[in-house]
Amino acid sequence: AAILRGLYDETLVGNRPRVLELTHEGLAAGLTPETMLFDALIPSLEEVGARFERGDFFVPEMLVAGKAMSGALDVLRPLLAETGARTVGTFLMSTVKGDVHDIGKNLVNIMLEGAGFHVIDLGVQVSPEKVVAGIREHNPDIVGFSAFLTTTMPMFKANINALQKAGLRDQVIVMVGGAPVTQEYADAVGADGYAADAATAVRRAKELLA
Ligand code: B1M
Repeated sequence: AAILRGLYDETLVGNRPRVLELTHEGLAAGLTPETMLFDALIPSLEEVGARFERGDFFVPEMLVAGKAMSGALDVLRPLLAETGARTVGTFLMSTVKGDVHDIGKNLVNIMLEGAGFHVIDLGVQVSPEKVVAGIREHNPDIVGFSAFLTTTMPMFKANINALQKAGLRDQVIVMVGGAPVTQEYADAVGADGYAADAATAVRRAKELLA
């Protein structure tokens, strides 16, 4: 419990070296990666967001907290992805143009990999043109878009329009997600699937492929 509390507190203040240390200490003490993620790291970033909304935190605080979380995620990634399951499908993932948030996307990727998906990550601020090129190159089963700002969510529609224009829309399943996204919004832009979190994203991706 002290380690989880420490992970929460040190992520909140963006102490990346200490978060890294505590992540290793947690593993050594037998804590699962899932426990550290869902009971400490993610709640801490939620609190960071809440403080930002209240005006108690500013962008620099958000940035260092994000970096602390990413450091922990790097350590946990191989453990979460360790399943040896055969490839169930190829997933092309990106954060939409104009949006730099990537922690949530990376977490979805890790869980997808853990479930046996082959994940190709195009990164952040990805233009519709790059997505179209990515589909042509990798021939994915599912194309996933993350958006974390109300101002970048409209890029889902722009991407789907670009796929239609390129004649690719019928070849791929489109999934969308990210903090401000809802099922209603996903339906409105014509996506095939939506999920609120990484675990649900994996379940939904498997359902859509079945
Ligand atoms: Co920003 N930011 N940020 N930020 N940031 C949010 C998203 C915000 C909600 C904070 C707040 O006000 N409460 C707010 C958006 C408000 C809105 O539009 N509704 C916000 C803002 C306003 C901004 C800026 C505009 C601030 C500014 O400059 N004034 C700016 C925008 C920059 C840009 O993109 N152009 C900005 C910048 C940043 C940092 C760079 C400082 C940093 C990003 C670091 C990084 O990602 N490398 C940052 C951070 C850290 C946050 C918060 C605090 C944490 C995000 C996070 O990693 N959460 C965030 C507040 C919050 O979320 N509570 C916030 C943890 C992560 C595991 O959850 O990202 O929701 P999440 O991902 C989930 C689900 O969404 C889902 O699964 C994931 C895992 O469970 N999911 C999918 C994600 N993608 C999916 C795809 C799927 C399915 C599910 O299918 C394909």
